[in-house]
Amino acid sequence: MHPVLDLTLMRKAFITGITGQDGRHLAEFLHGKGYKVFGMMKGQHNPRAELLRDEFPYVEIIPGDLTDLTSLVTALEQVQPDEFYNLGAISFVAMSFNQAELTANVTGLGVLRALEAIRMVGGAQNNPIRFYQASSSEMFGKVREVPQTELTPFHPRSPYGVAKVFGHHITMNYRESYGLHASSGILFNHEGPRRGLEFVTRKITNTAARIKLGIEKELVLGNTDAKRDWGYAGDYVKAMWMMLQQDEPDDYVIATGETHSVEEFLTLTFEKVGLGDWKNYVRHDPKFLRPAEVDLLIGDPSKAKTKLGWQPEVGFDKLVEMMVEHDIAYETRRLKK
Ligand code: G4F
Repeated sequence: MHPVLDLTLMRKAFITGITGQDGRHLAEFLHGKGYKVFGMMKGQHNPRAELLRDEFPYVEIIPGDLTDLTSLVTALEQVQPDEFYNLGAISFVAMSFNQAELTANVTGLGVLRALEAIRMVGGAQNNPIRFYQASSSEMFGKVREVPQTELTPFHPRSPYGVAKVFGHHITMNYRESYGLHASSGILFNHEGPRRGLEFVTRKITNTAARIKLGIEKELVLGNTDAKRDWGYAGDYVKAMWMMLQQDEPDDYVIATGETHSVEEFLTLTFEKVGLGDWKNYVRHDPKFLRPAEVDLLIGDPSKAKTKLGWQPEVGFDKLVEMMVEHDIAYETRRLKK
Protein backbone atom coordinates (compact mmCIF):
# COMPACT_ATOMS: atom_id res chain seq x y z
CA MET A 1 0.00 0.00 0.00
CA HIS A 2 1.18 3.54 -0.76
CA PRO A 3 2.28 5.03 2.58
CA VAL A 4 0.20 8.21 2.08
CA LEU A 5 -2.93 6.11 1.75
CA ASP A 6 -2.21 4.02 4.82
CA LEU A 7 -4.28 5.79 7.50
CA THR A 8 -2.34 4.10 10.28
CA LEU A 9 0.83 5.87 9.13
CA MET A 10 -0.71 9.29 8.65
CA ARG A 11 -0.38 11.89 11.37
CA LYS A 12 -3.78 13.07 12.56
CA ALA A 13 -4.84 16.64 13.26
CA PHE A 14 -8.04 17.62 15.04
CA ILE A 15 -9.26 21.17 14.42
CA THR A 16 -12.01 23.13 16.16
CA GLY A 17 -13.29 26.15 14.23
CA ILE A 18 -12.79 24.18 11.00
CA THR A 19 -15.25 26.31 9.00
CA GLY A 20 -13.61 29.63 9.91
CA GLN A 21 -10.93 31.40 7.90
CA ASP A 22 -8.05 29.86 9.84
CA GLY A 23 -9.59 26.39 10.06
CA ARG A 24 -9.88 26.24 6.28
CA HIS A 25 -6.33 27.49 5.70
CA LEU A 26 -4.96 25.08 8.29
CA ALA A 27 -6.89 22.10 6.89
CA GLU A 28 -5.43 22.82 3.45
CA PHE A 29 -1.93 23.28 4.84
CA LEU A 30 -1.95 20.10 6.94
CA HIS A 31 -3.48 18.04 4.14
CA GLY A 32 -0.58 19.24 1.97
CA LYS A 33 1.79 17.95 4.66
CA GLY A 34 0.18 14.50 4.50
CA TYR A 35 -1.98 14.72 7.63
CA LYS A 36 -5.40 13.15 7.98
CA VAL A 37 -7.52 16.15 9.00
CA PHE A 38 -10.54 15.98 11.30
CA GLY A 39 -12.75 19.03 11.83
CA MET A 40 -15.12 19.41 14.74
CA MET A 41 -18.52 20.85 13.93
CA LYS A 42 -21.49 21.54 16.14
CA GLY A 43 -25.21 21.27 15.59
CA GLN A 44 -27.58 19.28 13.46
CA HIS A 45 -27.88 20.00 9.75
CA ASN A 46 -25.16 22.60 10.04
CA PRO A 47 -25.30 24.29 6.60
CA ARG A 48 -21.57 24.86 6.78
CA ALA A 49 -20.96 21.09 6.73
CA GLU A 50 -22.03 20.85 3.09
CA LEU A 51 -19.87 23.82 2.09
CA LEU A 52 -16.90 22.29 3.89
CA ARG A 53 -17.44 18.92 2.18
CA ASP A 54 -17.49 20.62 -1.23
CA GLU A 55 -14.36 22.65 -0.54
CA PHE A 56 -12.34 20.05 1.39
CA PRO A 57 -13.64 16.54 0.71
CA TYR A 58 -10.65 15.14 2.57
CA VAL A 59 -11.68 16.64 5.93
CA GLU A 60 -13.59 14.23 8.15
CA ILE A 61 -16.27 16.02 10.13
CA ILE A 62 -16.57 15.04 13.78
CA PRO A 63 -19.57 16.17 15.85
CA GLY A 64 -18.76 18.13 18.99
CA ASP A 65 -19.04 21.46 20.74
CA LEU A 66 -16.63 23.50 22.85
CA THR A 67 -19.39 24.03 25.41
CA ASP A 68 -19.80 20.27 25.95
CA LEU A 69 -16.88 18.46 27.60
CA THR A 70 -18.33 14.99 26.99
CA SER A 71 -18.50 15.67 23.27
CA LEU A 72 -14.83 16.72 23.26
CA VAL A 73 -13.77 13.59 25.11
CA THR A 74 -15.79 11.40 22.73
CA ALA A 75 -14.29 13.17 19.72
CA LEU A 76 -10.72 12.72 20.96
CA GLU A 77 -11.31 9.07 21.87
CA GLN A 78 -12.59 8.47 18.35
CA VAL A 79 -9.90 10.42 16.47
CA GLN A 80 -6.86 9.84 18.72
CA PRO A 81 -5.13 12.85 17.14
CA ASP A 82 -1.43 13.67 17.28
CA GLU A 83 -2.21 17.38 17.22
CA PHE A 84 -5.20 19.41 18.45
CA TYR A 85 -5.64 22.94 17.07
CA ASN A 86 -8.17 24.96 19.06
CA LEU A 87 -9.34 27.62 16.63
CA GLY A 88 -13.00 27.55 17.65
CA ALA A 89 -14.31 30.74 19.25
CA ILE A 90 -16.84 33.52 19.11
CA SER A 91 -14.23 35.57 17.26
CA PHE A 92 -16.04 38.78 16.32
CA VAL A 93 -15.05 41.38 18.91
CA ALA A 94 -18.10 43.61 18.30
CA MET A 95 -20.48 40.70 18.86
CA SER A 96 -18.76 39.76 22.12
CA PHE A 97 -20.12 42.95 23.72
CA ASN A 98 -23.69 41.80 23.03
CA GLN A 99 -23.12 38.13 23.84
CA ALA A 100 -20.55 38.37 26.60
CA GLU A 101 -21.67 35.28 28.49
CA LEU A 102 -21.68 33.09 25.38
CA THR A 103 -18.24 34.46 24.47
CA ALA A 104 -16.87 33.65 27.93
CA ASN A 105 -18.28 30.14 27.65
CA VAL A 106 -17.05 29.29 24.15
CA THR A 107 -13.91 31.41 23.74
CA GLY A 108 -12.77 31.18 27.36
CA LEU A 109 -14.13 28.05 29.08
CA GLY A 110 -13.98 26.14 25.79
CA VAL A 111 -10.17 26.15 26.14
CA LEU A 112 -10.38 24.67 29.63
CA ARG A 113 -12.69 21.92 28.34
CA ALA A 114 -10.32 21.16 25.46
CA LEU A 115 -7.39 20.86 27.86
CA GLU A 116 -9.40 18.69 30.25
CA ALA A 117 -10.40 16.41 27.37
CA ILE A 118 -6.73 16.05 26.44
CA ARG A 119 -5.90 15.19 30.05
CA MET A 120 -8.62 12.54 30.07
CA VAL A 121 -7.84 10.97 26.69
CA GLY A 122 -4.13 11.74 26.66
CA GLY A 123 -3.03 10.03 23.50
CA ALA A 124 -0.50 7.24 23.14
CA GLN A 125 2.01 6.90 25.99
CA ASN A 126 4.97 7.86 23.85
CA ASN A 127 2.93 10.23 21.68
CA PRO A 128 0.79 12.55 23.82
CA ILE A 129 -1.65 14.88 22.06
CA ARG A 130 -0.02 18.24 21.32
CA PHE A 131 -2.25 21.30 21.77
CA TYR A 132 -2.33 24.65 19.99
CA GLN A 133 -4.34 27.51 21.48
CA ALA A 134 -5.34 30.43 19.26
CA SER A 135 -4.50 33.35 21.53
CA SER A 136 -5.00 36.86 20.23
CA SER A 137 -3.40 40.30 20.11
CA GLU A 138 -6.79 41.54 21.35
CA MET A 139 -5.48 40.50 24.79
CA PHE A 140 -3.11 43.52 24.71
CA GLY A 141 -6.09 45.86 24.26
CA LYS A 142 -5.10 49.20 25.77
CA VAL A 143 -1.46 48.54 25.04
CA ARG A 144 1.13 48.91 27.77
CA GLU A 145 4.09 48.70 25.40
CA VAL A 146 4.86 49.29 21.69
CA PRO A 147 5.52 46.94 19.97
CA GLN A 148 3.87 44.10 21.88
CA THR A 149 5.89 40.97 22.72
CA GLU A 150 5.21 37.70 24.53
CA LEU A 151 6.04 39.54 27.78
CA THR A 152 3.83 42.62 27.35
CA PRO A 153 1.16 42.75 30.09
CA PHE A 154 -2.45 42.24 28.97
CA HIS A 155 -5.20 44.85 29.22
CA PRO A 156 -8.16 43.44 27.27
CA ARG A 157 -10.87 45.85 26.11
CA SER A 158 -13.70 43.49 25.17
CA PRO A 159 -15.43 40.37 26.52
CA TYR A 160 -13.67 38.57 23.66
CA GLY A 161 -10.26 39.86 24.81
CA VAL A 162 -11.00 38.89 28.42
CA ALA A 163 -12.04 35.37 27.35
CA LYS A 164 -8.84 35.02 25.29
CA VAL A 165 -6.74 36.05 28.30
CA PHE A 166 -8.38 33.25 30.28
CA GLY A 167 -7.69 30.80 27.45
CA HIS A 168 -4.07 31.92 27.25
CA HIS A 169 -3.44 31.62 30.97
CA ILE A 170 -5.22 28.29 31.38
CA THR A 171 -3.11 26.88 28.53
CA MET A 172 0.07 28.02 30.33
CA ASN A 173 -1.28 26.65 33.58
CA TYR A 174 -2.01 23.18 32.16
CA ARG A 175 1.42 23.14 30.54
CA GLU A 176 3.08 23.97 33.86
CA SER A 177 0.81 21.85 36.06
CA TYR A 178 0.44 18.68 34.00
CA GLY A 179 3.33 18.85 31.55
CA LEU A 180 1.06 19.07 28.49
CA HIS A 181 2.67 19.98 25.18
CA ALA A 182 0.45 23.08 24.95
CA SER A 183 1.48 26.19 23.02
CA SER A 184 -0.25 29.49 22.31
CA GLY A 185 0.16 31.63 19.24
CA ILE A 186 -0.59 35.26 20.04
CA LEU A 187 -1.81 36.04 16.56
CA PHE A 188 -2.23 39.61 15.41
CA ASN A 189 -4.97 40.36 12.88
CA HIS A 190 -4.71 38.11 9.86
CA GLU A 191 -6.83 38.45 6.80
CA GLY A 192 -7.35 37.23 3.25
CA PRO A 193 -10.08 36.39 0.75
CA ARG A 194 -11.54 33.85 3.20
CA ARG A 195 -12.09 36.46 5.90
CA GLY A 196 -15.72 36.83 7.04
CA LEU A 197 -17.59 39.84 5.66
CA GLU A 198 -18.19 41.23 9.17
CA PHE A 199 -14.50 42.05 9.73
CA VAL A 200 -13.35 45.49 8.63
CA THR A 201 -10.81 44.46 5.96
CA ARG A 202 -13.14 42.17 4.04
CA LYS A 203 -16.06 44.54 4.57
CA ILE A 204 -13.96 47.22 2.86
CA THR A 205 -12.65 45.14 -0.07
CA ASN A 206 -16.01 43.48 -0.69
CA THR A 207 -18.07 46.68 -0.51
CA ALA A 208 -15.55 48.56 -2.68
CA ALA A 209 -15.89 45.78 -5.27
CA ARG A 210 -19.68 46.04 -5.08
CA ILE A 211 -19.55 49.82 -5.50
CA LYS A 212 -17.26 49.42 -8.50
CA LEU A 213 -19.73 46.96 -10.07
CA GLY A 214 -22.69 49.27 -9.38
CA ILE A 215 -24.31 46.94 -6.82
CA GLU A 216 -23.83 49.24 -3.86
CA LYS A 217 -23.43 53.00 -3.41
CA GLU A 218 -21.67 53.48 -0.09
CA LEU A 219 -19.61 51.85 2.64
CA VAL A 220 -20.67 52.48 6.24
CA LEU A 221 -17.99 52.22 8.93
CA GLY A 222 -17.20 53.02 12.56
CA ASN A 223 -13.78 54.09 13.84
CA THR A 224 -11.39 54.47 10.90
CA ASP A 225 -8.48 55.73 13.04
CA ALA A 226 -7.80 52.31 14.62
CA LYS A 227 -4.43 50.79 13.73
CA ARG A 228 -3.77 47.10 13.27
CA ASP A 229 -0.85 44.81 12.42
CA TRP A 230 -2.45 43.00 9.47
CA GLY A 231 -0.91 39.84 8.02
CA TYR A 232 -2.06 37.07 5.68
CA ALA A 233 -3.92 34.13 7.27
CA GLY A 234 -2.18 31.62 4.98
CA ASP A 235 1.19 32.61 6.48
CA TYR A 236 -0.11 32.46 10.04
CA VAL A 237 -1.43 28.87 10.02
CA LYS A 238 2.08 27.71 9.11
CA ALA A 239 3.31 29.24 12.37
CA MET A 240 0.69 27.24 14.31
CA TRP A 241 2.00 24.00 12.88
CA MET A 242 5.64 25.02 13.47
CA MET A 243 4.88 25.57 17.17
CA LEU A 244 3.66 22.00 17.55
CA GLN A 245 6.80 20.59 15.88
CA GLN A 246 9.06 22.03 18.63
CA ASP A 247 10.43 19.76 21.35
CA GLU A 248 9.25 22.22 24.00
CA PRO A 249 5.87 24.00 24.07
CA ASP A 250 5.93 27.80 24.32
CA ASP A 251 4.09 31.04 23.44
CA TYR A 252 4.82 33.09 20.35
CA VAL A 253 3.74 36.45 18.94
CA ILE A 254 2.84 36.05 15.26
CA ALA A 255 2.74 39.40 13.49
CA THR A 256 4.28 41.38 10.64
CA GLY A 257 5.86 44.12 12.80
CA GLU A 258 4.05 46.83 10.76
CA THR A 259 0.94 48.77 11.66
CA HIS A 260 -1.60 50.51 9.40
CA SER A 261 -4.78 52.43 10.09
CA VAL A 262 -8.21 51.49 8.74
CA GLU A 263 -7.90 54.70 6.66
CA GLU A 264 -4.70 53.39 5.05
CA PHE A 265 -6.51 50.15 4.24
CA LEU A 266 -9.31 52.22 2.67
CA THR A 267 -6.90 54.34 0.62
CA LEU A 268 -5.13 51.33 -0.85
CA THR A 269 -8.35 49.42 -1.55
CA PHE A 270 -10.12 52.27 -3.33
CA GLU A 271 -6.98 53.00 -5.37
CA LYS A 272 -6.68 49.35 -6.41
CA VAL A 273 -10.37 49.07 -7.28
CA GLY A 274 -9.99 52.23 -9.38
CA LEU A 275 -12.54 54.36 -7.54
CA GLY A 276 -10.16 57.10 -6.36
CA ASP A 277 -10.73 58.90 -3.05
CA TRP A 278 -12.49 56.62 -0.50
CA LYS A 279 -13.93 59.70 1.25
CA ASN A 280 -16.43 60.02 -1.62
CA TYR A 281 -17.96 56.66 -0.70
CA VAL A 282 -17.57 56.14 3.04
CA ARG A 283 -20.15 57.21 5.60
CA HIS A 284 -19.56 57.10 9.32
CA ASP A 285 -22.19 55.48 11.55
CA PRO A 286 -21.73 55.45 15.34
CA LYS A 287 -23.54 52.08 15.49
CA PHE A 288 -20.23 50.49 14.44
CA LEU A 289 -18.33 52.06 17.35
CA ARG A 290 -17.47 49.73 20.24
CA PRO A 291 -18.01 50.47 23.95
CA ALA A 292 -14.21 50.29 24.36
CA GLU A 293 -11.78 50.37 21.45
CA VAL A 294 -8.30 48.96 20.83
CA ASP A 295 -6.49 51.90 19.22
CA LEU A 296 -3.13 50.50 18.21
CA LEU A 297 -1.69 47.02 17.72
CA ILE A 298 1.78 46.23 16.45
CA GLY A 299 3.56 42.99 17.23
CA ASP A 300 7.20 42.04 17.53
CA PRO A 301 7.59 38.60 15.91
CA SER A 302 11.34 38.29 16.74
CA LYS A 303 10.93 35.19 18.91
CA ALA A 304 8.96 33.34 16.21
CA LYS A 305 11.60 34.31 13.66
CA THR A 306 14.51 33.18 15.81
CA LYS A 307 13.07 30.06 17.43
CA LEU A 308 10.65 28.78 14.79
CA GLY A 309 12.30 30.20 11.68
CA TRP A 310 8.89 31.69 10.79
CA GLN A 311 8.35 34.90 8.90
CA PRO A 312 5.43 36.39 6.97
CA GLU A 313 5.62 36.22 3.19
CA VAL A 314 2.70 38.46 2.20
CA GLY A 315 3.05 42.20 2.96
CA PHE A 316 0.32 44.82 3.41
CA ASP A 317 0.12 45.93 -0.23
CA LYS A 318 -0.03 42.37 -1.54
CA LEU A 319 -2.65 41.42 1.06
CA VAL A 320 -4.97 44.25 -0.03
CA GLU A 321 -4.38 43.33 -3.68
CA MET A 322 -5.27 39.66 -3.09
CA MET A 323 -8.47 40.60 -1.31
CA VAL A 324 -9.50 43.21 -3.88
CA GLU A 325 -8.86 40.87 -6.82
CA HIS A 326 -10.78 38.09 -5.13
CA ASP A 327 -13.77 40.29 -4.32
CA ILE A 328 -14.03 41.78 -7.80
CA ALA A 329 -14.04 38.25 -9.28
CA TYR A 330 -16.41 36.93 -6.59
CA GLU A 331 -18.98 39.73 -6.99
CA THR A 332 -18.75 39.55 -10.79
CA ARG A 333 -19.57 35.82 -10.65
CA ARG A 334 -22.50 36.49 -8.33
CA LEU A 335 -23.85 39.16 -10.69
CA LYS A 336 -23.88 36.68 -13.59
CA LYS A 337 -25.83 34.04 -11.67
O1 G4F B 1 -11.81 43.76 11.67
P1 G4F B 1 -12.17 43.95 13.09
O2 G4F B 1 -13.55 43.61 13.49
O3 G4F B 1 -11.08 43.15 13.92
P2 G4F B 1 -10.58 43.23 15.46
O4 G4F B 1 -11.61 43.83 16.32
O5 G4F B 1 -9.23 43.88 15.46
O6 G4F B 1 -10.46 41.70 15.83
C1 G4F B 1 -9.84 40.75 14.94
O7 G4F B 1 -8.48 40.63 15.26
C2 G4F B 1 -8.19 40.06 16.54
C3 G4F B 1 -6.68 40.02 16.70
O8 G4F B 1 -6.27 41.23 17.28
C4 G4F B 1 -8.80 38.69 16.64
F1 G4F B 1 -8.50 38.13 17.81
C5 G4F B 1 -10.31 38.81 16.46
O9 G4F B 1 -10.90 37.53 16.51
C6 G4F B 1 -10.57 39.42 15.09
O10 G4F B 1 -10.09 38.53 14.12
O11 G4F B 1 -11.93 45.49 13.50
C7 G4F B 1 -10.71 46.13 13.27
C8 G4F B 1 -10.87 47.61 13.58
C9 G4F B 1 -11.50 47.90 14.94
O12 G4F B 1 -10.80 48.93 15.57
C10 G4F B 1 -12.91 48.38 14.60
O13 G4F B 1 -13.48 49.27 15.54
O14 G4F B 1 -11.72 48.20 12.61
C11 G4F B 1 -12.64 49.07 13.28
N1 G4F B 1 -13.85 49.25 12.46
C12 G4F B 1 -14.30 50.43 11.96
N2 G4F B 1 -15.45 50.25 11.31
C13 G4F B 1 -14.72 48.29 12.11
C14 G4F B 1 -15.73 48.91 11.38
N3 G4F B 1 -14.72 46.96 12.34
C15 G4F B 1 -15.73 46.23 11.82
N4 G4F B 1 -15.72 44.90 12.02
N5 G4F B 1 -16.77 46.81 11.11
C16 G4F B 1 -16.80 48.15 10.87
O15 G4F B 1 -17.74 48.65 10.24
